[in-house]
Order: sequence, then C-alpha cells, then structure tokens
Amino acid sequence: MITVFGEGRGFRVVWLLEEMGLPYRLRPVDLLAGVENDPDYLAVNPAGFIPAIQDGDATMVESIAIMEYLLARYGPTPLAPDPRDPAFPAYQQFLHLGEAGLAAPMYFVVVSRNLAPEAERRNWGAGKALEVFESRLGLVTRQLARSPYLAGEAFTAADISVTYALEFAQRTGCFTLGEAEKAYVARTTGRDAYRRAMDTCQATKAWAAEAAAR
Ligand SMILES: N[C@@H](CCC(=O)N[C@@H](CS)C(=O)NCC(=O)O)C(=O)O
Repeated sequence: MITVFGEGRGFRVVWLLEEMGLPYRLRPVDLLAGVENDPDYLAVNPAGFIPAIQDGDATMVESIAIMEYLLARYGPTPLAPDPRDPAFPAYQQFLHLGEAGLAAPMYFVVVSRNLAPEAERRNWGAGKALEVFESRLGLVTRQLARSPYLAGEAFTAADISVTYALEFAQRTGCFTLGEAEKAYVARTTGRDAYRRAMDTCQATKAWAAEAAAR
C-alpha cells in the first residue's frame, strides 16, 4: 500500500493515484501546526516539507519526481506518453514546467504576499517570482491555443502538474487566470479522478471551498 504524506502538492500525487486506480492511503501532515511537532513525519522527510511517499522500501519527496516514479513503476499508462510518441517532448516539458516554472515561483509570491510581515510583503524577489510565473504561463496559453491538453489531444500527468499550479495561484488570490486557462482548468478538474482526489484531500477541499466563496 502506497502512503502519501501531506496534501499541498501531494494533491498531484493523490490525483495521479486515482487516475491510475492504485490503492493508497493519505497520511495528513499539518504544516500550520508546525512540522517540528510531528516527529513521525520528520523521520520520513527530515527536511520537513510535503509531500512524501512511502511505497515498500522506497521513500521519496518532490511531487513531480514521485509522479514520474509511479508512472514508471506502475505503468505503462496513457497518462505518460512513450518517449517515442510525438507527444512526449511537450509532455515532459509541461510536466516539469508545472512545478519549476509555475508552482515553485508562485509559492514565493504566496508566502510573501500572504504570510510575510507587512513591511516585507512588497519585496523585489516576490515581484520577480511573479514575472517568472507569468512568462512561463505564456507557454501554457500558447499550447492551449493549439490543443485541449498540454501534450496534445489526450489528458496526461503534465495536466495534473500544471492544473495544480494554476489552482494554487488562483486560490491564494495571487493571480487571476485568463479565459483560456479557466476553460482548461474546468476541463481537467471535471474528471472523476479529480473529484475522488478532492474527497480524499479534505484540507484541499476545504481550502477550495473557502477560496470559491471569497
Ligand atoms: N518542489 C516541491 C515543493 C514542495 C513544497 O514546497 N511544499 C510546500 C507545501 S505544498 C511545503 O512543504 N512548504 C513548507 C516548506 O518548504 O518548508 C514539490 O513539488 O514537492
């Protein structure tokens, strides 16, 4: 049985597990309560960030690396095109861009704008991180003008990666998506596996409801 530790970007992993029909359990990690108060989790990831997984003897962090592991270990699956498939380069690019180019820079915008002491909120680093997010988002928008999903006609794990980043930016109130991105998110989040993942991830579900009511 695969254990997923923590929501946040762990939502990507849970969504993928639901898409693949693999059994798992979610072990919540409450970062707001202070990870230093959760020694059992620190034994899994001494760096204290989420998500992590345990699968037998394998322990891993980094949501995109975890997705690549699950796809390779329990595939093949159409969620990850074969490297010889013409869809593969775009798939691989957007799988990583969802974290490296979108969610990671947006994280620093969010913590600056929403969590930093008042006097430190409008800092240069957060502004630069927002610029990075916006420029990478331009690549997503361009791709969506060509095809319904980021690797082409079919939904893949790259869409899980990027959808998480777009919802993160929107729910935190740090970015307003354009019409093309909104239509894309409606398409990807309309999937049954997304709904099941939301039912598992109760903290994410509550956060989404609270953001929608704002
Ligand atoms: N690149 C990592 C980012 C992980 C990350 O920053 N997670 C956030 C919550 S979603 C976290 O744990 N933040 C607290 C910290 O970094 O100490 C991934 O994709 O898993």
